[in-house]
Amino acid sequence: MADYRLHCFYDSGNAFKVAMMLDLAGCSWEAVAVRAGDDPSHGPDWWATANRMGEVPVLERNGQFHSQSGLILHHLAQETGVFGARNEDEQDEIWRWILYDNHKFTGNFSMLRYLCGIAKTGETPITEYLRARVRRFWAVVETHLATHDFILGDRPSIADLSMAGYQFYDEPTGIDRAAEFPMIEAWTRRISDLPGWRPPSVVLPRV
Ligand SMILES: N[C@@H](CCC(=O)N[C@@H](CS)C(=O)NCC(=O)O)C(=O)O
Repeated sequence: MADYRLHCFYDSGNAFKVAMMLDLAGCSWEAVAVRAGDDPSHGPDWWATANRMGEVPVLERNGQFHSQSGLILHHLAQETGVFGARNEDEQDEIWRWILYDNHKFTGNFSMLRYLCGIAKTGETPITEYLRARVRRFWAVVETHLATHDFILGDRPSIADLSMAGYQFYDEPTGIDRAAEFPMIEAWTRRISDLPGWRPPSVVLPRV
């Protein structure tokens, strides 16, 4: 039996953040397919115990359930001794970027991707609004990466894994990452070049 069970589904880049960490840290883990919301394999009692917020990812270890990808990454960094902070300044910097990621960098892009690439709503005022916001928030990261190989500087951390979670899906969103954000494009390649990295299509189950 694997040490960790990641309750997840393919389209969830938030789940992929945790999957990347488990792979890159060399953990023994398995994916358990779950849909958020109504899912016969994971009923209301399971959600009440595992994550009353009803969100994926949920990481299970020794019968304990953990949610919120940023917090899961933090705990995994402490347990494995990799991709974490080396001092308090780094810890602050990691959390600053993870919070920015959840609220802005991933938060807006994941909705744009969902509407354009999965729900396929066509162009609407909402997709235009989200795309403008994504471009603004990605520009912040583009500028940072112009002088840093990774978010902390010269080595990858859980901040990179959080922020990169949605960069490995290729549904059309109206943003040409390679042309518009070459620093983010190169950073994404640096992450997928890390030993042990596997793509979401290989590690996350489709439900
Ligand atoms: N901040 C949370 C976000 C989790 C999240 O939004 N998960 C999505 C899947 S990617 C979900 O479960 N959504 C269910 C819903 O919105 O009803 C995290 O980083 O874990």
